Amino acid sequence: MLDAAELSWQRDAFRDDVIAGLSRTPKTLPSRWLYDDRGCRLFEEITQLDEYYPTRTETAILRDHAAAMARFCGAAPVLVEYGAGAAVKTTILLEALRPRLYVPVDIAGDFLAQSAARIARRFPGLPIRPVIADFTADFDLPADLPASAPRCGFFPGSTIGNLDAAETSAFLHRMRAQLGPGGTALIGVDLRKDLGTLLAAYDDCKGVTAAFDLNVLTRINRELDADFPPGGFRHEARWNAAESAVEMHLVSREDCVVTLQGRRFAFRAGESIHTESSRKYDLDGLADVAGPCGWVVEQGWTDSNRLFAVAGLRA
Ligand code: AVJ
Repeated sequence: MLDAAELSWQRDAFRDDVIAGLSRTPKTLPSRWLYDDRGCRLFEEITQLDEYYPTRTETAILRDHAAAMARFCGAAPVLVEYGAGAAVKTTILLEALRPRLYVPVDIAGDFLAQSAARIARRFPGLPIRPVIADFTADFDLPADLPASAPRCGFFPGSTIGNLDAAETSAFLHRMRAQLGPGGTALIGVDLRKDLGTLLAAYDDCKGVTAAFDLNVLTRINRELDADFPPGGFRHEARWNAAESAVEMHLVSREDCVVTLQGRRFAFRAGESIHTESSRKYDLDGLADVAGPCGWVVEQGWTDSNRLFAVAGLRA
């Protein structure tokens, strides 16, 4: 459970982000607020959709190449996972890597504890050191990790695609500092591909992604006492070529004014709130970003359709 202090801190951060984002032109919201309880359940549902290929494709790549990844990372490494809870993927990697220590890092303390407990049941004898931290901000690993073991970072799910350019560089720099010389990293990246496939993955025919996106307005109405009209907005997936990213937008159907905590926000018909960017890479592009941060992209394990890749980086 979240304690009262964490809840009120979250509420304030949510309010500040929503007010700042809706005051901007164009309007925007940080994607992390999509993931309340209902948002997390809807995202789980997304990962099972026919159109949403990333989750099952990455899982298959891990299954097919786990042994090679283990050789790449070296014997008995310390495994640091950025973002905990990729249950199936983490299990596949732990089975192959046989790390001497597993360090899952996540900002959601209760969720982190649950997933660490699940991994502990599945791998009795594996030491686990959960770290509660926002991995998009500065944080330190525990000072007393085994010094001699090679360190391997695991960043699955194409979560790196949600970071903007500055956040991506900051993340790769920090991970390089944390994993040190001799460190390796396994990073899941969604690959650039035809727009039909990309856009369908973010606008499925059952409307689950639309419900996931629109849920943030329901959350704003509920938690911040706002009055977004039900049905007043529609979900749209757009390709931003300059950013090489699929963007999710909530588009206003009519001119309207929304009231939120005594403030009024006007929308013109067709105006949108940008709620998420999901950047698509190729391995050369990843190398260009990672190189200046101290990483060499040595490996790219992919599926036969080249939909997704797990990149192997070496410090
Ligand atoms: C979990 C953030 C990587 O960007 O593909 C899925 C989230 N958004 N459908 C992604 C998401 C809409 C997903 N990430």
